Amino acid sequence: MTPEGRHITIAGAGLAGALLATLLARRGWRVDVYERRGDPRVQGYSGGRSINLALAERGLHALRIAGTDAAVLEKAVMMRGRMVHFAEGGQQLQRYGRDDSEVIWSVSRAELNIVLLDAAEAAGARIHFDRRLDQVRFDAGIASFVDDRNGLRHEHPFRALVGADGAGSGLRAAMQRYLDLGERHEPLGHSYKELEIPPADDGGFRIEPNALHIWPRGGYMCIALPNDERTFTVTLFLPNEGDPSFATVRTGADARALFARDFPDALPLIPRLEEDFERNPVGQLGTLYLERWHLDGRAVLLGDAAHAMVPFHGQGMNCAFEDCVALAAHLEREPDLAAAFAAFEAERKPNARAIQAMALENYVEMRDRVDDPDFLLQRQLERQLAERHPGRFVPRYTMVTFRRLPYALAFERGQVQRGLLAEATRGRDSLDGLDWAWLDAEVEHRLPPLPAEG
Ligand code: FAD
Ligand code: 8R5
Repeated sequence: MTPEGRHITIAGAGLAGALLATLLARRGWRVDVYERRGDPRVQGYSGGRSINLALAERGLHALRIAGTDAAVLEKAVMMRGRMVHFAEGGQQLQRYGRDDSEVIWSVSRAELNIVLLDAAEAAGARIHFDRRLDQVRFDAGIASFVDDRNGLRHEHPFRALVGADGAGSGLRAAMQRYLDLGERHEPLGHSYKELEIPPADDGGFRIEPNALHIWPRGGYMCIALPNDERTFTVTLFLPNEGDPSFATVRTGADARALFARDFPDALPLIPRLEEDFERNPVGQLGTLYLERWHLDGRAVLLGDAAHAMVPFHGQGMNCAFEDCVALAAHLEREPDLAAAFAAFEAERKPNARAIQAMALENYVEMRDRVDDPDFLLQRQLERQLAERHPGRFVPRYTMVTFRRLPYALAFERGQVQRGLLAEATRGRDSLDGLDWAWLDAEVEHRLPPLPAEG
């Protein structure tokens, strides 16, 4: 491809759009990014609330490639494990990994986005704010953007469009008019509400900072992630119907009554519970499946625009970042855009499907199983098998969170491992008298050594 051919237009300067712009601009591409909202570095991040995300190895690796890992980790809070708050009172830290080399990081979405926007511009990408992608004439190669502040329309020619414009993607809607993408949306039937734990009177954290807190309650739960300004963002997940649900818990007073009954240790930590509950919107959750992610060589989708998922594995951003690295590599390798987009889709679609499925499963684990004795016994056996067979038996959470092997492989091996754990612990309440020789042989038989990661 000629140098003039290496031009790409990205819709969305959120997490994936800003990272992809950095990766491509650094490799000499001419990159234009159009973002619906204003520049968060000028007018503050819209929303205003401090929202944090869990960054894991896949996302961190992508940031390393973009040279932005150090700037992001500087303001991140380490989370070593789940702090489970039991219904009966009391709490327990369940470590995610072997030691502090296997941890996840709580990062502020606003700060992360700003680091990535700065990196994209430093690499030479041009970012155009207040430009919402609205319509696309694919035949003419013209994209039309609206400035929502004044309703004015701006048209720009493009060679190829990348949709990094999130779950409500405007590019996806525009592509759908030219080609049936086979879109299917599955609502979860549960939604969420964000609340805040402010700093303690002495300015420190009110609860253990280096953990992801979980209050599992069977059909629903609360979680809390630390922010570096010593607050926690609490997220209450409830079904949409039934009791309790967002149909029955409607006012601040209802929320207080729910917390008094089910989350009594959390209640005194959230002084503005009523205000938070009534002011913040209910967030919707669901999974988006597409049969096709690209329109020949003219447009391709990635991140939430291609495969929005439920949040329970904390992998939406991590997966979106992995998409960016993969797309940049395919574009570098393959000069024909249609072939590059097709190869990208072929590589990533099965992996997106796998993490979407694992994210759905992790909701049940988080809300219902982390305080269950059968589950804890299986976890104990899992740890021992992982120690006995380090190259073969790797807990699924570890494969997803601390390794970079394909999600689809993690999913497949996870199913084999889960079968083995269930078989070995069936009818038991301890590991005493387990037939280790049989187990070791089964591991070697069912789980070939994992491939090394590049
Ligand atoms: P986004 O980050 O949503 O970016 C899309 C961008 O496109 C936005 O800037 C938007 O303004 C812009 N845009 C939208 N429409 C248009 C348009 N028509 N034209 C131009 N621009 C447009 N993931 C994790 O890995 N770990 C977590 O702990 C985690 N926690 C989360 C917590 C919350 C509250 C939420 C909502 C999500 C969380 N996620 C988490 C998921 C993660 O945020 C997403 O998967 C990730 O942001 C996807 O990146 P993206 O770039 O595809 O989309
Ligand atoms: N996203 C997360 C995990 C897994 C934790 C574990 C779970 C909030 C809307 Cl629900 C959730 C995880 O298995 O112990 N890691 O990171 C992030 C999560 O929720 C985020 C904060 C969220 C969308 C609201």
